[in-house]
Amino acid sequence: MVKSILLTGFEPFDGEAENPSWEAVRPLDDARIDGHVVAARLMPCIFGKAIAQLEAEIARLDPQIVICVGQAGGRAEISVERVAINLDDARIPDNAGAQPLDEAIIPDGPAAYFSSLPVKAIVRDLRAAGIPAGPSQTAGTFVCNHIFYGSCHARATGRRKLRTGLIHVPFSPAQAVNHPGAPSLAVPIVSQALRIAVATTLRNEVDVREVGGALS
Ligand code: PCA
Repeated sequence: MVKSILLTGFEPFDGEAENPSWEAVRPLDDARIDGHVVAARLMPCIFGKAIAQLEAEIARLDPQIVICVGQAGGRAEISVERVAINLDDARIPDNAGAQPLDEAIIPDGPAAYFSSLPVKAIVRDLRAAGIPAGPSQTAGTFVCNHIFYGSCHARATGRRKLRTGLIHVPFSPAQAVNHPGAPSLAVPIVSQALRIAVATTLRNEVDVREVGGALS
């Protein structure tokens, strides 16, 4: 069975018992979306290793679309990220204890890449389905931005047909219990949102095209 859509979620980090990104991605393994089959893969919340593992899965599956999904505790809606920046600057240590500060991800890489997902169309379709969503102009400088940049770099350096992007998701309700006042979104709704994001990507062009050659 050819799996042409790669969805990744992350392992728990920062003392959490679960990561809603993986809880939402996991049930989509083998799901069929408009005739395409999904591969769901768990990624380590570890600088370096996350990109290496993603690259290995891309090499194995040769997918058409890669959507990395991560937890953004405190955000109130599904955030479709627009831009990955070439910077690791960790507020907390990753799951291997590393805390890079002000370091380039790829020393000779461009400063940034735009997502090659149709960001605005995804937001539109999520809202039409009754799911709170918005575009986001920063994926932060921790492991999510790191893997996002890595996926964009893979596209820029050879896999031109690959569409890649990152979607940040709020805490699950179970996590929000321990963060009084923090917004949350039920995991099945996040899974539904990811299905919509894939379907929308299959049907829509990239919304930011080449800018100076480096930013797409
Ligand atoms: N969220 C973190 C890394 C792993 C995850 O789920 C982030 O936003 O960078």
